[in-house]
Amino acid sequence: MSSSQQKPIALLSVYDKTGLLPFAQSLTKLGFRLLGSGGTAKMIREAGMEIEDVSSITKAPEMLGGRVKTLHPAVHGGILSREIESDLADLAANSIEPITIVACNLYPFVLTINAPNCTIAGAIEEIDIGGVTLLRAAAKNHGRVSIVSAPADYETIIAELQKDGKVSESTRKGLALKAFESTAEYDSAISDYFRKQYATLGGEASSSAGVQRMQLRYGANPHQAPAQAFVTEGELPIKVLSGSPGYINYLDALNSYALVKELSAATSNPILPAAASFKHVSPAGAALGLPLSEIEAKVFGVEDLFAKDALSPLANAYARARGADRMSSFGDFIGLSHIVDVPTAKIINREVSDGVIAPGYEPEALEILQKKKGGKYCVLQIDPTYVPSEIETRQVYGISLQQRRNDIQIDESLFKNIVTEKKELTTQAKLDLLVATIALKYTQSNSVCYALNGTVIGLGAGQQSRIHCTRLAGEKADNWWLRHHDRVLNLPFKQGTKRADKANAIDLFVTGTAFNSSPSEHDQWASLFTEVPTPLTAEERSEHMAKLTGVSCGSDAFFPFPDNVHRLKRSGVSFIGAPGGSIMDKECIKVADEYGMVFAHTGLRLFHH
Ligand code: 93A
Repeated sequence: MSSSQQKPIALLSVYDKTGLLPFAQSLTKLGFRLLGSGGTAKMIREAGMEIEDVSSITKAPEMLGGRVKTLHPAVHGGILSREIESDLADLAANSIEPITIVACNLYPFVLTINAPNCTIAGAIEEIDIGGVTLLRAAAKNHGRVSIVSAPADYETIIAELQKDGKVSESTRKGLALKAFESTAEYDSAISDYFRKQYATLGGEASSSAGVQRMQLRYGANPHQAPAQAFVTEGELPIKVLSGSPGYINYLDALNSYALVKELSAATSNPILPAAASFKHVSPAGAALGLPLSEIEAKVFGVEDLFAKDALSPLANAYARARGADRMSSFGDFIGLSHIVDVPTAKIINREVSDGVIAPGYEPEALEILQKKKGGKYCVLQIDPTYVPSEIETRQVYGISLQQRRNDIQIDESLFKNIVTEKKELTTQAKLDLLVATIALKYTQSNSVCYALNGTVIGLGAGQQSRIHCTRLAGEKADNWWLRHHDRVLNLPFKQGTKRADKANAIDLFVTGTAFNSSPSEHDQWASLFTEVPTPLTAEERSEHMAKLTGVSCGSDAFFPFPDNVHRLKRSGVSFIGAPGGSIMDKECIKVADEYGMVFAHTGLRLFHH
């Protein structure tokens, strides 16, 4: 063996040649034998330093116009060999020498595709194969090899070599991680590019199965283009049967379907269908398909269908979800747990709504929905067997955040740890606590939810303060309950008043806003009636509110102060399911005891963002 062959080998193959010359110079001084791919070797040689071409060990020239430069067993055997007998024997048998340092950075794929007039052929040429292989092989063998994937690291390596004669294990590990990350990022840029070029385009009513990506008109706002929905593997589990879903439609559709699928699955004997009405990625309503009473049918705005016996369990679920807070659910995106039947489609058809997602549609129901909004109504079908991956990732301000999906199972056993004197949860309360808790799991935090008769009746979402949530949800529950008042049920609306106008006028009435508004606003409100209603008196309100009992309430985190429990009482709450864990737990429980409530500590926080 000549003396040059006993030197440690550094293989240099870099597209970005920043800092290359001083690095090569230092390595030479430290006694390294340098090997380089075409352009890298040329630059170093022209600077007057000694470097061999990779071909001197591969005994094969660079070929295919540079497509094959370093892809050779002499290179990768040298990089991947461990200091074990069998590997060393293999190296000796094939006259391969171990490589100690690899410096490599890749062809500028992203820069190329971002350039104007970039063609697919041009992009293809910038897909680095050999460099990725160098990075991955050297990173894999970081037990022995240092992989330098960024010029910024040259100085650190040289400093360590000068000081200790070797690169430390912790530095090698750090370098390996960096290299793995750089190949992962590179690969995802390539797949993203080709997804845009080649993946079947969806998003149109005509699209059918087999779609991996859907082009969206824009993101959260019209100026946020481009936008897309895609899966990195397989096909989207969603088919567009009508309309053209947007970015926020997707957020609502996916969250609402997750909610209803889980809510329905949490029921048994009988299994009940579930519906959710979403707005801005929180439920405006969610409910199980329990039968409606005549009064409920009126409150939820489906008395005509009720009278004709034209409601199904799924229709009941949607009537409840849509009708509980008609102001918030205006223009909703609907999630349904079961195949959509005609009664449900008929309710949807007469409401102002953006779209619906369900596992399927009866043909006649689909026909109704496909005609809504002149064919623009968004109808999505989701594969009910689809299971999202365990880990979910998103980006905020350029930083990727990852977490395990919130796949915790919620069932009745969650409400076993009852901390109040009163211990018994009724069957109804268990169901209502399930509804409230599962709704919270898909509501932007902080959130507090009141439920009754399998229906969310008040939901406070996205408040920074817990008591504000509790109050907001409570006010909604109160308004919902006031809508059951005889005087509201019999408001003398002029014939032909539109559903949305009625809902608005009722809201102005029960909140008292109609009587605190400007003369013109009041007159407009009053013009909807044959006879102008007088406000509900304080006595009428309190007498009616006193009749609201048996309400269940869930909270996505503990109540920090007993003021929350006091507020719950005013909206008829008898059952609470919340995590516990506050230093004020005792005080909260004490207040619950004062009111004779049943309070279950769930130990489960359910923040959702
Ligand atoms: O075309 S390649 O995928 N084939 C190879 O075998 C190969 N080996 C290294 N590209 C290859 N490289 C890349 O060449 C490196 O990743 C680096 O970006 C570039 C350095 O080429 P040169 O030394 O000729 O400037």
